[in-house]
Amino acid sequence: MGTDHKPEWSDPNKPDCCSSVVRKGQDIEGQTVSTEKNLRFQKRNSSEPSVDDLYSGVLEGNRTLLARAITLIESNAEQHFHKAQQLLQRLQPHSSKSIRIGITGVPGAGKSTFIEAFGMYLCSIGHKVAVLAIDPSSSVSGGSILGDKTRMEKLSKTANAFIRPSPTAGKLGGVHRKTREAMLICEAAGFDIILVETVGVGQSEVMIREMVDFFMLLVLTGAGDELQGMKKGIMELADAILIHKADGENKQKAEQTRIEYNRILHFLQPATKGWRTRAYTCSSVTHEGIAEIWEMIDSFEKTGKTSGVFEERRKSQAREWLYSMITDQLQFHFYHHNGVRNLLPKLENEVLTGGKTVASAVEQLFQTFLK
Ligand SMILES: Nc1nc2c(ncn2[C@@H]2O[C@H](COP(=O)(O)OP(=O)(O)OP(=O)(O)O)[C@@H](O)[C@H]2O)c(=O)[nH]1
Ligand SMILES: [Mg+2]
Repeated sequence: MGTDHKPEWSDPNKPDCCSSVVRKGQDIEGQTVSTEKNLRFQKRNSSEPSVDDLYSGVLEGNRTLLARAITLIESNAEQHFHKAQQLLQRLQPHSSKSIRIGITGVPGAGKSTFIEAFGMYLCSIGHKVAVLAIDPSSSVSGGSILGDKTRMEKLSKTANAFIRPSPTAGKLGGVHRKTREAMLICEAAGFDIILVETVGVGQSEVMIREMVDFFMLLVLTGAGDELQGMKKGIMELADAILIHKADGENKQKAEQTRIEYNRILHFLQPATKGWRTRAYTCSSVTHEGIAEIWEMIDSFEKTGKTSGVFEERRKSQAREWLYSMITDQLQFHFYHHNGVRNLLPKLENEVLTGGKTVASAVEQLFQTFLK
C-alpha cells in the first residue's frame, strides 16, 4: 500500500478510508509500466481513426489509413467488428473493378519470388497491385510473412503496390472473412489486381479458390513422382499450372514437365467453364514467361466477361460467403450462449457414459439456446 496514492485530505491513520486509490503501475518481469506509457496507450486508442476518416482515406489511396482499415477488419474485438462493417458497407460500392488472382504451391515453389517479379511487371505496365497472404498455419507460427517481406523487397517499396501479411484466425469469421474483406478494401483503394498467396498444404486451396477469379498453381520440374502423387482435385481447381524456375539447367526439364502436365490436364475437368487449363513455364529470375502469364490471365478475364462466367462466379462466391458467414455466426452464438455453456459438459458426459443419446442431448441444447 506504501506506493498507492491517496487524496491529500485522507486521514493517514485510517489506511482503508478510500474505496479506490491510484496505484503505481504493475511490474512486469522487472519492468515498471510507467504512467507515461499508459498515457501513450490511451492517446493511441483515442486517436483511432473514425469510420469517416478511414472511408475517405481508403478512397484517396492513403496507405496508412488503408493499413489501419485492414487492421480494423482483422481485429477480433466485437466493437471493432461493428465499426468495420459500417466501413465496408460504405466502401462496397467502390470496390468491384479488379481481378483477384490466387497463387498456391508447395513451400519453396517460389511463390513469393514469383509475386515480386510478376507484381513488379504489372506495376510497370500501369497496374496497382495488392498482395494478401493466407497462411493456414499462422495461428500457430505467427505467419511466414517476415520471410516474404524480404523476398518481396522491391515490390514492398513500390508506390503502386501494397503487401499485407496473413491475418490470424479468430472468432467472428476467421481468416476467410478477413481476407475477403481486405480484398474489398484494397479494391476500394484503387488496386485493380489482387494477388492472394497461400502455401499449398492441402486445406487452403479450396478456400482460396472460393474467393478469387483466377487460380494458379506453381509447381517445380523433375516432378514425375510429384505429378503421380499430386491430387487430381487440386489440379482441377487451377486455371493455370506454372512450371516455375524454368531457367539455367532446369529450362529443358521444365519444358518436358510442361508437356507432361498438359497431357494430364487434357483428361481433367476444367476449373472454369469455357476455359482450358494449360501448363506454362516461367522464371522469376530471368523473367522469361512472366509477361505471357499476364497476357493469358487478361485473356481469361476478357473471355469470362464476354460469356458471363466471370460475373456468375462472383455471384456464387458472394452466395457462398453469405452462407458460410451465417454458419460462423450461428456457431459463435451457440457456443457462447450461457445456458449452452453450462449444460454442454454435463450432457457430453452423459453421452459418453451411454446415459443419453446424441440426438436427445442436441435437442436439449437447442431448447436451451432457443428459449
Ligand atoms: N532458379 C530459380 N530460383 C528461384 C526462382 N524463384 C524462386 N527461386 C528460389 O526458390 C527459393 C524459394 O523461393 P520462395 O519465393 O521463398 O518460395 P515460396 O514458395 O514463397 O516459399 P514459402 O513462402 O516458404 O512457401 C528461393 O531460394 C528463391 O531464390 C526462379 O524462378 N528460378
Ligand atoms: Mg513465400
